[in-house]
Amino acid sequence: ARDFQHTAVESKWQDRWDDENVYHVEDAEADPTYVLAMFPYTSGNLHMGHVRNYTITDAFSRFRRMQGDDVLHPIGWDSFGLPAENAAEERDTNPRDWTMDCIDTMREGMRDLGFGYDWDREITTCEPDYYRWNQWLFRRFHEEGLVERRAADVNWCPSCETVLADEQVEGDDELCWRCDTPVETRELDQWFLKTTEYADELLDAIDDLDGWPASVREMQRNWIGRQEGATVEFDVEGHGSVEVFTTRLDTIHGATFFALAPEHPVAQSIAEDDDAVADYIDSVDPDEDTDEKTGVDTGLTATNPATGEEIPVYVADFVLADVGTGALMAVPGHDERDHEFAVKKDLPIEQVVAPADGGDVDVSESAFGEDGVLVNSGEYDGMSSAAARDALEDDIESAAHETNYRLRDWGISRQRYWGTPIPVVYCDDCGPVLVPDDELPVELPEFVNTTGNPLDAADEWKQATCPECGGDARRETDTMDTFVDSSWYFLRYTDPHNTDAPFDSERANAWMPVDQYVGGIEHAVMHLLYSRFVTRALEDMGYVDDPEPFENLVTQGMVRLDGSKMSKSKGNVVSPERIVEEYGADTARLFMMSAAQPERDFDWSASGVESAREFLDTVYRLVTERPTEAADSDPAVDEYVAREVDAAVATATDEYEDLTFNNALSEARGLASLLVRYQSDATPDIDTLERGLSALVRLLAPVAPHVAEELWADLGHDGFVAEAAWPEPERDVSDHDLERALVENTREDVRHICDVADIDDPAAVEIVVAPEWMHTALDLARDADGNVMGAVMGDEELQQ
Ligand code: ANZ
Ligand code: ZN
Repeated sequence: ARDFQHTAVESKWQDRWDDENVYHVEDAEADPTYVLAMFPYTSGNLHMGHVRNYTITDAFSRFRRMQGDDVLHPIGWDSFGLPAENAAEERDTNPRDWTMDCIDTMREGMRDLGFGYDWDREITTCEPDYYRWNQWLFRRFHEEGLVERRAADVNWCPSCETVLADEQVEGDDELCWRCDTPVETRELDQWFLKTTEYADELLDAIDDLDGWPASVREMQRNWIGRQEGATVEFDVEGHGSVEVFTTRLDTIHGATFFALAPEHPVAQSIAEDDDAVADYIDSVDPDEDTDEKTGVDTGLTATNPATGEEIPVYVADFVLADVGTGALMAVPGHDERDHEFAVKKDLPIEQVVAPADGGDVDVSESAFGEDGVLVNSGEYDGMSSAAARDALEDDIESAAHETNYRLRDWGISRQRYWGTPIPVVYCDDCGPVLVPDDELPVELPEFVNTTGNPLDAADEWKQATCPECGGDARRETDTMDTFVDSSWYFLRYTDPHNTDAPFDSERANAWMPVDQYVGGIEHAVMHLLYSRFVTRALEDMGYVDDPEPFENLVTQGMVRLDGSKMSKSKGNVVSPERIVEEYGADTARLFMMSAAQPERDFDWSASGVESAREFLDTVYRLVTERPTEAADSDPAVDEYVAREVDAAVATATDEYEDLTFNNALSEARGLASLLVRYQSDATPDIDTLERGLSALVRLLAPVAPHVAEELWADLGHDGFVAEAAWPEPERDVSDHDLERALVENTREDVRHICDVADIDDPAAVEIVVAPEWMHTALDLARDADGNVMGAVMGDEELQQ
């Protein structure tokens, strides 16, 4: 039997929080803390991933609020995008109605989970009062020269009938991220935001993002992909100089053939007089990804500028048109791809770099790809690869240092309805003209169900007047990538009702940067990089002070079911609503936060849920059935308990600060069982007990806020526990410092013992401490995985 009726308790407190507007915050004043979860895509229902993500930020924001900070913890809806259109099609409705229904359902779900959001700041990206500022942003970026229109090959999903960003094309098979259809290539006029202008800045600043996981920083570095190299020209017989890009100019003496991408203009021009080359180019399907490298000998030669040697020219499919210059010098001795092709075509393979350590390699077997010492390279022999690159860059006339990037400009045009209309009209006389600020927003017309882009079918809407000449013009029918919406929404939350600007700079600066951002690792590149880019551009324009939007980032792990990800497509979903109904929101939240620290994956477990609920029942009984009449207690026991309460509070506070809720909660569990024993095995001192209970309830409040409110009231408090002060250890500060000092010494001691004894296995170490430090020492002796290193023992003689 349960000790409390969770449904009644939870809805009671949810109503009271609402009535008193507990989570509303005005402007940032005292210690502003901005806690943000990546806002949800409006897909229909909350899933366990949402529950985990939002519980993390909710618990942390409650913790900081109780510590007296002004806390901004907002929520909104990422509500434009393809899935709404697809759903509308399937369900015979329209994207707006479907989206609004989803929002209502999800809002209700969040309320049931007890998340403390400032609902006055709710934002919905598909509303004109939000997306008009995307259009405003487009204009500002245009003024700064950060917008460009150009014809470009785009990824085209034939099923979604839309252009996809590179990031939306998945895997080696190049499948659409939404529908898994193989992606094709098309050339269209597109609007681009020039992210590449910020490539260096974005890359260099990653070094300072020390509140971010190393993995995400590395993914961003790779995505930007800065590469130092050189361009150099080879003279191709009958076609003049052709430039190549190489990161290994030091290997140029080993260039034994030259290769052009099929799309390269020189390849095309060779094909005009050479049927075999023309046939080969026709036979290559750039969309088809074959592991097998193919190519054709043009019969022409190119002159190696370092050696003067004539080497054969191939047209080959492993040379990519959009990488470097679309042509390469092939060095099969030192590049794996070139090696494979050389073996296939029986081309010479030469070694020009030897391992620096004097070791032997056989380049006829496989390419030696590392830097080393030059051999077979004339006057450069004996030089290190790095020195040779510099020397060759100086010596070869056509060579020039070049920095290359993997990062491309951000193509934002989408040929779909459910997005922000790009604020442009096309005039026969003036060409593309931006819609002026005072005519924004350009609102979406009513949805019409057609195959293709509904905006193309909106004939009346399409007609416009040219802002420049007043003549007839036609509206841009493309809408913006929804990643534009999410690239600045965190700024809008700071001033969500502003009708004159996307946000007021002073307000934004008061809250920004986001102190703690939490979301999925799937956003490591796109969303997080676009947000950094937009924030940097806004900083350069003077709209915000801080160039980086997110100071600390946590990417939460997955909630799995028996080791596999919970997902609709796998049909292994545990629905949050059912758990909330059966056990209560507090139980769901407590289970999730206890199971693992935020970054880790964990398995859903019915017994874990059950045990979380049992713990709440225990605490409920402990508080509501506490003795209230004074009796004679044992001062030594009381002192011991008081000390343990302090220790639990101090440790749990640190753990909350680190977002290691699982550890904070095991502290709370330890405290609860101590208080259970104190009540049942001893005659407790009423004050000590109440102090313990009051600390316990507050330690639980961030994670189990409803039952904590109920018990806080039972302990005789008037206000909300959500607004109560965070507990603090009762000792004076010096005592606390002493504790800290001992804590650190103990940690040092463990390390020291390991060092001196050269013990590989710290588990073999004995740690002997005074009994009162047992608890602390046990915690300290844990390694990164939470295992206790060594044996921890208490020794009476060490007692102080
Ligand atoms: C000569 C060389 C020698 C290279 C060597 C590498 C190693 P990675 O290697 O991925 O960092 N490259 C240049 N243009 C290309 C194109 N259009 N398509 C395919 N590959 C191209 O990228 C840099 C290298 O990719 C360049 O350096 C070039 O091969 C090749 F031991 O030049 B290298
Ligand atoms: Zn005009």
